[in-house]
Amino acid sequence: MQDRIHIENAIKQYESALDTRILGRKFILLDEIDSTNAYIRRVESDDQCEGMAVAAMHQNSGRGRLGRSWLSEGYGLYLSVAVFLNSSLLPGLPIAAACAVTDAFESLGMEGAGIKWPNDIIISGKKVCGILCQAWGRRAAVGIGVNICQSSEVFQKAELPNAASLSMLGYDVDRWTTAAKIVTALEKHVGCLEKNNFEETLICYRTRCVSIGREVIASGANGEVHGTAVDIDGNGSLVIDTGSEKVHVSSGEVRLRTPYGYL
Ligand code: BT5
Repeated sequence: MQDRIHIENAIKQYESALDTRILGRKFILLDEIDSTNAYIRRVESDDQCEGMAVAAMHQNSGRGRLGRSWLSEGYGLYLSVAVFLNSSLLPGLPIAAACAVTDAFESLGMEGAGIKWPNDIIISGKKVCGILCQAWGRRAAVGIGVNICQSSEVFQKAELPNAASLSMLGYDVDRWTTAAKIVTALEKHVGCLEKNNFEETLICYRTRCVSIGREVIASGANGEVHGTAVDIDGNGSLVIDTGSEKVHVSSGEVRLRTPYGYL
């Protein structure tokens, strides 16, 4: 009974902050799941899946990029949105998602959120949100994990010194309102992508990208690229100036040089 009231209140909170035409109007809130992205993949029919948002109070097998895991302990937001897109537009989706999260944060009064390419959301040098976009044909899951209110001990225990929750940084936000604001902003940026109006989203991304202007090391299937990150190109790739050429990196890991080494 208690749990049902809890879930009903959460859904009300979400619905009152949502302002979309399609995305997230179908909202599924679960107590526990392996991974909300995996849930989107398993939905049988495309008709049922299109635009769906699914969130869980807990994930027991949260995923990051490149086979990594996402710590899903405690009071965090674990959210996936099903977006149906032409495959040629898929490279733009992580860019749209990162802009959606930073727009939502801004609308909730959180200033200074930066994007570390491709889509870590950083506040005061700490990772507060990660994004995992996965696609199966036209069906894509935009998976968003936001650390809302975990204590620093959770991250210490997990040996994640660069992670923090919004509450640790002094921001007290409701997770379902945050979810609705992110989905609302995502619909806007995905709309730009679909209408060939992606420059607006790219400008938003470039303005917030903390990787640009920094010395970086990109590691991928073809080895390492060392240089200065100078731009994000029209496909969302990071442009790295090595001194002798400009290399466009579309995937993999990029570390930024800091006074303490590469992070
Ligand atoms: C990400 O991957 O940052 C994408 C995370 C996406 C999570 C969401 S939650 C809802 C949906 N369902 C899923 O199963 N996934 C999505 P990546 O860039 O590979 O970063 C992963 C790395 O971030 C890990 O190897 C850790 O170093 C670090 N990390 C893990 N959990 C973290 C957390 N809660 N906060 C900050 N950093 C974390």
